[in-house]
Amino acid sequence: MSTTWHKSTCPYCGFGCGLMVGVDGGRVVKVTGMKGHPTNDGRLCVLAETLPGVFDARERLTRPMLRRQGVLTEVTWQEAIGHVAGTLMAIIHEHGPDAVAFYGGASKLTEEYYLINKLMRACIGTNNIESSTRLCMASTAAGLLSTIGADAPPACYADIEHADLFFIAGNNMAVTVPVLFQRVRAAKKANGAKVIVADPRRTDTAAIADIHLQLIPGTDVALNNALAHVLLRDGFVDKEQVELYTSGLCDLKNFLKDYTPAVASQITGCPQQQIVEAAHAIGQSKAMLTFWFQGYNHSSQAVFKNNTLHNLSLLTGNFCRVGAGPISITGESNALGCRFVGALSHLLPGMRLVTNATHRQEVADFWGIPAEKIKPVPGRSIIDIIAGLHNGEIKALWVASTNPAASLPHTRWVQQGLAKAQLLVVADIFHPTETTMLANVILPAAQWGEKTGTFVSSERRIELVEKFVQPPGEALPDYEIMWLIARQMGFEREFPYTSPEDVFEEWKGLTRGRLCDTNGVTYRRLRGAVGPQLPCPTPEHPGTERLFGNLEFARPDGRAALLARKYIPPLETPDEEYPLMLITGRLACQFNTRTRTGRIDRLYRSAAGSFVEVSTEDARVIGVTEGDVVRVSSRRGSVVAEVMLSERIRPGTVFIPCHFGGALGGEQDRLVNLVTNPVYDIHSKQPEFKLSAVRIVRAE
Ligand SMILES: Nc1nc2c(c(=O)[nH]1)N[C@H]1C(S)=C(S)[C@@H](COP(=O)(O)OP(=O)(O)OC[C@H]3O[C@@H](n4cnc5c(=O)[nH]c(N)nc54)[C@H](O)[C@@H]3O)O[C@H]1N2
Ligand SMILES: Nc1nc2c(c(=O)[nH]1)N[C@H]1C(S)=C(S)[C@@H](COP(=O)(O)OP(=O)(O)OC[C@H]3O[C@@H](n4cnc5c(=O)[nH]c(N)nc54)[C@H](O)[C@@H]3O)O[C@H]1N2
Ligand code: SF4
Ligand SMILES: [Mo]
Repeated sequence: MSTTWHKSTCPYCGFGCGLMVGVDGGRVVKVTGMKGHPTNDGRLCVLAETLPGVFDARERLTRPMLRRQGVLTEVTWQEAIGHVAGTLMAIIHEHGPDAVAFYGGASKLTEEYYLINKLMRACIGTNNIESSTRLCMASTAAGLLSTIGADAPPACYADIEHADLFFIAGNNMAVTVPVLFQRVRAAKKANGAKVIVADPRRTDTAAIADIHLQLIPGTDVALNNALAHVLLRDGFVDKEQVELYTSGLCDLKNFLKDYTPAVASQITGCPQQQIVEAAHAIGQSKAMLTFWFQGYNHSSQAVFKNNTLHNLSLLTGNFCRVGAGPISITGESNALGCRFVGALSHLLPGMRLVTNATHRQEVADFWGIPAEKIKPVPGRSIIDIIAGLHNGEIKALWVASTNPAASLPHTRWVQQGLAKAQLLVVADIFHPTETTMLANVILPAAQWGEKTGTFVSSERRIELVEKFVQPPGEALPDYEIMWLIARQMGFEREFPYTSPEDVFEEWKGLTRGRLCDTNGVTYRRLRGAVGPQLPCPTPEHPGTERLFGNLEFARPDGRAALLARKYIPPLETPDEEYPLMLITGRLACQFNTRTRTGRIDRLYRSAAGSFVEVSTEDARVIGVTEGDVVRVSSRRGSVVAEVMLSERIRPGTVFIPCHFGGALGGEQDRLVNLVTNPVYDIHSKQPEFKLSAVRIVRAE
């Protein structure tokens, strides 16, 4: 047989590398980077390279299962769909629409989130739609919305080669977005661009930094405010120019008086001179690109971290120009598409808000329903859904493409909540996962490459990911599962689709005139080609590289807001009982809860077990050394890990990767979220995964 090659887009991180997938005899045999693709030009990282292994992995789900008398039993699709639809209808009838909720992953197709929006908001009448974007990008979204009036990332990857300064904050891109890191490193080499990294650990990313601000975790707002203070104090801000496109300069200036480098040095632990040096580098830069990620978003001050970072770009005119602006890489492959189509409980499709009456009317008119049908208040965030399972207000939860029993904070509380559901439906590609183990209904899903639909990458580029192999057994695409359940619930008229393309064509109508305008795009245009950047309103339109080039922003006054944001310490700080600050994060060879990467031998072996990174100084005080098995405990629970001694982490801080859990290998006590704190940023409702006070003792 001979290999056929199919163009696709990476299903892991949201950078959106173009891939070529080789299929032979119905099997995926090789994945390479697509040459000429503007995102990666042939490059790819180890996650994409090992994708064939996901198709051959053990424990793929091939048949639906129902839990009967406590035992999971294989059933037909008809039985499974009948059971799910019937139970949902009964619960809605008895307890009302807000007793049910949907929670999906941000690698789901835009088409899938469109369908679930229609089912939940228009047909059932609840806004309880959530996605793992709540754990990932909710603060980026809220940060952009408050600063520029729209959750629309303004810059693009082509800026990388034009920048002369990269400010990389709370983002270990060398590990988490390696192809982006290669581009940044190459730009530094070719153009002499400078790199500033803010991270409590000397990561592989920080290794190329000209200035590494190794701050105390959680203190970024104080740092950013001090940088802005120095910019204003030392004459790096052209005030007249800045006042033309921003509001709030005067208030900000007054507010920042107290944030001297000396004060910030006390709070952040960074030397004063280094803060001044970093501010001067920003002031002197002609084109600064900022990247930030979970070191910002996994924090109770996440949105303020975002706002104060944007202040730096606005003050120095580094916005919406070639080589300059904020770029937030999205975590999962379709995180931005999910935000555009309304995959959070406060959103409506087409970058609209539940709380906005005009938006509700527009969407209701489009769907042909009375505007009152769409509730004017946001649904529950995922943490509040779990709380609702605990207090009985939520009876049914439908989970697809995400693994909340491992990825949400304070796992024991989450698992106890999930176990209380009258109906827990989980659609996944594997069983067991931490979440499928708790389900009453398990639905076998087709994965990336076994179904067709669209992704939107972090620079607003829309791409078609097409089916190139058959799903195993009876597995079905999530979109098909959705329309089958919807029809069974009685919504045949609303769900007449026979293909994802039907769904896409309908969804486009809700993007007209919006910053995510997709009306110039068809599957045909996308097929085999590189997709355009949104907005792309007409078939002739080439797509939009950068937004707000005229410095007209989406806020009511047309200006971007310079926001005075006070530093507030993390909700939990070290004390006598729990003297260390735990941060969590990622490794190069594992992805999130590891259901896919943990099943690929090469990746499994390269990072087989969990560890806790401890500074040599702290290790001496605690009395532990390399390889010791310890118990890391917080007020919520504890995990077991092996000590990894390190000179790269700030003393007082320890790090545990977020990938390891119970479903693979039965090591439930390795799951770091047993320890993390379920508190969240009140503005974005994003959990503070990174900052928990812990103590370490040698395990018995
Ligand atoms: N290999 C791999 N790649 C991935 C993923 C994966 O699981 N594996 N997951 C994808 C997803 S969903 C996401 S969201 C991204 C996440 O990508 P990143 O955000 O880059 O990854 P993390 O390791 O979670 O956190 C980044 C850094 O934040 C630092 N940090 C912690 N607390 C603070 C703080 O208070 N301030 C600052 N400034 N820094 C802090 C940590 O030390 C860490 O180095 O990666 C994506 N790419
Ligand atoms: N402590 C700590 N916790 C964290 C983080 C952290 O840094 N620290 N990071 C947070 C972040 S940023 C994120 S994004 C979340 C990620 O958390 P999750 O979304 O829970 O993580 P994944 O492992 O990506 O889960 C994806 C699930 O979907 C399944 N799947 C894959 N493809 C398909 C498909 O096509 N259809 C269906 N139905 N299922 C599919 C996979 O097998 C897997 O079970 O974790 C969060 N949790
Ligand atoms: S950098 Fe991200 S998009 Fe590119 S190959 Fe790696 S995981 Fe995929
Ligand atoms: Mo994420």
